[in-house]
Amino acid sequence: MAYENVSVSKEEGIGIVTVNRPKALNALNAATLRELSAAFDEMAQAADVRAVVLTGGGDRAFVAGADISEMVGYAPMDAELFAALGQGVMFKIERLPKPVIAAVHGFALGGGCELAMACDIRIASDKLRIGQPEVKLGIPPGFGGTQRLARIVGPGKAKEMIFSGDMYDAAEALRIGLVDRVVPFEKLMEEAKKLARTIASRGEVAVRLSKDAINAGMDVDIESGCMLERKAFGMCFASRDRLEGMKAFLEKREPRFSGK
Ligand code: CO8
Repeated sequence: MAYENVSVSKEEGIGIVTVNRPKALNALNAATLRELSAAFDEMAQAADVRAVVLTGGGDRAFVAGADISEMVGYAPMDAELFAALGQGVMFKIERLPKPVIAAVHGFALGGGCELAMACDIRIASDKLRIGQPEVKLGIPPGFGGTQRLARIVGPGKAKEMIFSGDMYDAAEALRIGLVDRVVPFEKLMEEAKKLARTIASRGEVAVRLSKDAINAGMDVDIESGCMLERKAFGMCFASRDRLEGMKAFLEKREPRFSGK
């Protein structure tokens, strides 16, 4: 697919997806959401991509939210369909059979915060301004923010953030666990790619099954979650990689994983 608002590249076993509408602070209109969906399909299918970094183009924003100029004219059914499109993209990223690291910088607001939360790991720049400002526009979050934010930071903090619509800085986002690491802006992509390369060098099947078990476990009781873990653990013993990983350890050498 030819992209206009998204760019996709690959290097050393990792994929990089960039939302590229810097003039609109990378706001997500319907066309951009459809391109993001296609870009992640491409990432899922690319055999040479084992981890993905998602970021925003330019130096001002990761994503400043859903595109307000597009939403302003929506009728209720348009709005519901737009929310469904956005939620679908978030689920696609969350369920991608490869880890996705968000390299978050500048404004990550509304749909931008929601996009970051759909990723597995969030590395932020020290200049981050993150929040869910939808209530300032008279709307609630619509791309999964009411659900994922509460799961990540707890219901009290999620309610504070969503009800106030306030923006938070990198230090506060780190303190509440909304981002996992903070680095200077100049080092953001380097750090995100470094982590992606580390993950790409590990047993691919084991990483994928771990992602599935963690994600599925978030929505079930611990007994059921541990049952999913046991099944994933057992299944992994059918992979060549687990034999290679264990043999390499015993032979005191680096493993050569095949992803099989
Ligand atoms: N949508 C459309 N355009 C935007 C957006 C946006 N979300 N954010 C910024 N822009 C545009 C501005 O209009 C401006 O364009 P232009 O130069 O043509 O006037 C350009 O980007 C630069 O922005 P500013 O001039 O405003 O830059 P400032 O530095 O003054 O301010 C801010 C930066 C604080 C980020 C400010 O732009 C802002 O408040 N943006 C809106 C943030 C926001 O409210 N985001 C949430 C949107 S709602 C949402 O995400 C809901 C998701 C679910 C929807 C599903 C329901 C249907």
